[in-house]
Amino acid sequence: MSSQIDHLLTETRRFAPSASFAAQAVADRELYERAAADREGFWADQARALHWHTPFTRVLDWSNPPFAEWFGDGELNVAYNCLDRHVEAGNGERVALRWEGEPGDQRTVTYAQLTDEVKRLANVLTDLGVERGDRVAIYLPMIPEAIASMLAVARIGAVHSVVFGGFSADSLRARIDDAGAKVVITADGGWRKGKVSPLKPAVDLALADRNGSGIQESVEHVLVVKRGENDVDWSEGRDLWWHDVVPQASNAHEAEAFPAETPLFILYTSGTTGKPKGILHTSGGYLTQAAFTNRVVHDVHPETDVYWCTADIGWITGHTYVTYGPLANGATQLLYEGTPDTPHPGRWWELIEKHGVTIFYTAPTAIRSFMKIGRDVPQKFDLSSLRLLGSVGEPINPEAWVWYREIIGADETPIVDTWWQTETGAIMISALPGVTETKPGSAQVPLPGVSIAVVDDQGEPVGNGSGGLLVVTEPWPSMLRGIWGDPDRYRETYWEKFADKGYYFAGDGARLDDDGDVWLLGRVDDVMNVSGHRLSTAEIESALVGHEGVAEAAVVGASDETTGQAVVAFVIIKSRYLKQKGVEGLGDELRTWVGAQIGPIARPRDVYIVGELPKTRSGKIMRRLLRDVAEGREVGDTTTLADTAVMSVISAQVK
Ligand code: 6R9
Repeated sequence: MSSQIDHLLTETRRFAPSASFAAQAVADRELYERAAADREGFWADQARALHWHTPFTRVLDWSNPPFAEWFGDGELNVAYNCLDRHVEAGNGERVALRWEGEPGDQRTVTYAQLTDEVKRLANVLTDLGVERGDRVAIYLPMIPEAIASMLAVARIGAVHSVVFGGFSADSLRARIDDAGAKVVITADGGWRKGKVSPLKPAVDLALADRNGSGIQESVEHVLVVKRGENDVDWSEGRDLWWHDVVPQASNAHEAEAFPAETPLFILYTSGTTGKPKGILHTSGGYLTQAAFTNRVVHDVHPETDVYWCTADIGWITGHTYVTYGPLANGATQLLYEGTPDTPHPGRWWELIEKHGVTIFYTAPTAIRSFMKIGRDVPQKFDLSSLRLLGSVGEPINPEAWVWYREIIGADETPIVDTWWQTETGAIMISALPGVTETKPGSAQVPLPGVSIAVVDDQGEPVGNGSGGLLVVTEPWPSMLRGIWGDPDRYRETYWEKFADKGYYFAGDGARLDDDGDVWLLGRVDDVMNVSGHRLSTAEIESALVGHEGVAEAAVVGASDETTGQAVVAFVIIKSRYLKQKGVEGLGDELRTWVGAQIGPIARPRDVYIVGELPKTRSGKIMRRLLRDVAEGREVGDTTTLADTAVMSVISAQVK
C-alpha cells in the first residue's frame, strides 16, 4: 500500500478552477475563515438555512461524549424542509424528480406532487399504526415511491431503515429484526439488467413462519408498490397494495415539529465482525450538513441545475445526496432505476444528454468500468451540459480521475473527490469547486467546520509528508449518534482507540502530502470496499462456513482493476465432504452460496481451496499474507506464523 501511495504522491498535475466557474460558484474562500473563527457559530448559520418550527438556542452539547446533541432545543420537520417549504415559497411547479425506468418509461414529479404523495402516505402509515419512533423498513427499487417513502416516514417522526434491494432475504430479515420494524414498504419487483428482479418474494421469505426461531415477528403490514408486474404471493390482512390505499388517502397532513435529535434513520453497514451495525442518524444536524455540503460541494443552483447522483438509496450516498440534500435545497434531479449498461453500454451518457444533466456524482468503480469499455462510447453523446463531476466511495486513482475529467468533463469541469462514511452522514473532506486547485487522486482538504487530523497510534499528528490514521477531532452536525441498540459497540468501535484525545476513529489510513492535502489509503480494518460498497471479511467468512462442505474460511480484499477491491476466499474443505463429493464445481457453488446468503455484491471473485490457513500463534488469520497471494505478489514476512511452511503450501495450491 505504501509503495502505491508513494507512486500516487508523485502525481503533479494540478487543475485550477476556471474564472467562469469561480465567478458563479456557491462556495467561496470566506467559508473557511468564518468556520475557523467560530466553528459552532458557522454551523448554526448553516442550520438557519433550514426552517425551524422552534428556533434553537443551543448549538452543540458535548457534555456526554461520545453522545452529541446538535441544536438540541430546536424543533423542525425534515419532510417539511424538503417539500412543503418549497411549495409555500412558490416553487411547487419546479420538478423535483425526473425519473426514468430501465425500460425507458418516464415520470416527472414536481415538488407540489411529491408533497401531495408524501402527505397521503403519511396518513396511510399513521392509519397502519406507525407512530413516532416506530421503525419502517424500505426495500424498494429506484422509483419515486422510494423517495416518497423515506420522506413520509420522516414526516411522522418515525425511523426508516432502507435495505438495498440487492440484499438477500436473510440479510433483510436480520435488518428487520434488529430494528424491530413494524411495516415493510416494498415492490413486486424492479427492473435490473433487462428483466424484472423480484423483491416481494424476498420479503415473504424474510417474514416466513418463525416457529422455533424464538423471534417474535415485529412486522404487522407490508405495503407493496406495483412496478415489476411479476406475480406475487399475498398474505391477506398483512399485505396492502400501494395503489389501493395511497391515492385514496387524504392529502391533508400537517407536518408536526419534532426535536432536532429525533431519530431519522438507521442504516446498516459492515463492520469488522459478522453482524452489521445499525448506524443511527438524527434530524436537525444531519439535514443541516446534508443540505450545506450538497450546496457548496456540488455547487447546486436549484433554479437551473439538473443534478444526478447515481447511488442507490440503499446506501448512505443515496440517503444524503439523492433524498435529503438535494430536496432540502429544492433542486431538480434525475432518478434512474436501472443499471448503467442496459440496454446498451452508453445508457448513462444517453441519460445525461437527454435530461441535460449539469452535475454528476458517481463512484470510481463505475468510471473505471467505463474506461475499460473505451472512450468511443461516451463520445457518441453530447455531454456538454455537464459542469461539475463528483466522485465518492473509494480512492479514485489519478488515471481514472484524469479520464473522467477529459472524456466526461470535456477537459474543463472541476472534479470533487469526496471522502465521507455512513457514520459521518455527509461529506467531510473535499475540494470546494471554484475555490480549490484540484489534484487527481487526493480528496484534499476538510470542509469548513470539519476538523480532521492524520495521527499515529498514540494520536499524535504525523505531519506533512507522512502517513497514519484518519481521525475527526471535533464533533460535527451530521455525525452518527450511535449504533442502534448497542451503545457499547458504538464507543468501542469509534471512540476507544483515541479515548484520551476524544477523537473519532474513521478506520481509514491516510497520508498528508507536502501541502498538507489528504490522500486516502483505504481501510485499516477487516472491511473491504468492493465497487464502493463496504463488506466485512467476517460476514463473508461466516456465510462460507455455513456451507456443509466448508471447515474453515478466510476472506481478503484483493485489489481489482474495476471494482477497487474484489472478494477472494480461501477455504478448507471437510475431508468427509471431499471423499463423498470431491471438489468438482465446488468453487462456483460457494460463490453462488455466498451470493444467496448475503447478496450478489458479496460473491467472491475467486475461491481457492486450500489445505491450511496461515495463522499466528494466537490463532489469528494473517490476511496480509493471503492478500499477497491473491494479488500475485511475493509473500511477505511470515516469521510470526505458527507454522512458517504453510505459505509455500498455499501458494503452490493456488497456482
Ligand atoms: C460515502 C461512503 C465509507 C468508506 C470510507 C473509505 C471509503 C469513501 C472515499 C473513500 C477514499 C473517497 N471512501 N469515499 N476512500 N476516497 N473519496 O462511501 O460511505 O459506504 O460507509 O464507506 O469508503 O474507506 O471509510 P460508506
